[in-house]
Amino acid sequence: MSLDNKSITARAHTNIALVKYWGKKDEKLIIPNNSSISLTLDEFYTETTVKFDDNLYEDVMYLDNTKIDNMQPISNFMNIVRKLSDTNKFAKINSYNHVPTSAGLASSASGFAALSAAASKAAGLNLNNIELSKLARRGSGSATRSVYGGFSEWKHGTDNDTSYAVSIQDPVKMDINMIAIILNNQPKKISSRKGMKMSVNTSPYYKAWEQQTTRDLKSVKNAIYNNDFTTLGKTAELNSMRMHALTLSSDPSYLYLNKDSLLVIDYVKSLREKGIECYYTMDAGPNVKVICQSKNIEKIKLYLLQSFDEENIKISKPGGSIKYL
Ligand code: 2P0
Repeated sequence: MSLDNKSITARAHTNIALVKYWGKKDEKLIIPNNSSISLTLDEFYTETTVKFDDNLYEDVMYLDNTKIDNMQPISNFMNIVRKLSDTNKFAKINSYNHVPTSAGLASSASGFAALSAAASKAAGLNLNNIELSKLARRGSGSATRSVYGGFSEWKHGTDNDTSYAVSIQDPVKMDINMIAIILNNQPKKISSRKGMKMSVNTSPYYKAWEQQTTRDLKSVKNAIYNNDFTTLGKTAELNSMRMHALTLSSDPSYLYLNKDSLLVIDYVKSLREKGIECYYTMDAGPNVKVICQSKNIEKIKLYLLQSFDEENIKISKPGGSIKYL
């Protein structure tokens, strides 16, 4: 295909799973064992510009103005884009992360979603949302859901053509916010990829996780349709702890939470005892996200300020879908 080497910029927001993805049945194609549901957030996003260039002999990428040394994951991904668009050109990629990188706030979700949109369009493709979702999935599982705003569901499927995300609701009708408490913005020791593989291979509870997640998925989806904040929050909190139970029950056992994560969990429980409804969820890192309604944001924030700095408390509303800038 002949390209006119246009520079294309796309923005994608990160998402936080309410029903988590944890484990693959196909590692190469990134086909998950279970379906998952997430909320896209407005506060955290990635903006990525892609331009194919006849003079390049390999892909080049800058993340926050720093050149990426290990280009293998990105080049593998760009090879998929080249194959889809029938081009053999390489690209210059510039990406800016408005997400603490690799700290359990899913920068890979917004990163690969933005790259999918920018790279596919720069390569002359005009993909629809499902095709974009499938492409994003090849970079990172959670990116599959970041194509959409609001609530989305990644349907696990069985192969490359059937594993993609769909929108459940955008714009979101429920009054829902997430307060992210940034406890650590250092890259994690055990990547999600490695962690989930260990859980699949060694946790004796993995089968139970798959069965329970099917139930959690139904419960959260009904809660979204019924505007039932309480059921959504309770189920998301339980589902998150069930995921972390898989890390604890792996061989060797490992843990993403730290003592500050446990402190936030205690805070959330005390807030609930005082009648302030809120729930917690955590991903593959120590940061905790508190799920709450607008009327309680300031009360929860005041409570958290007893132990955490204001700059580490980020309040987010539901975010939008991928946009070209
Ligand atoms: C999720 N996480 O559903 C789950 C919950 C973290 C905990 O998806 O191997 O970076 O690239 O598909 O998507 C983080 O894992 O892993 C993740 P890969 P990914 O959001």
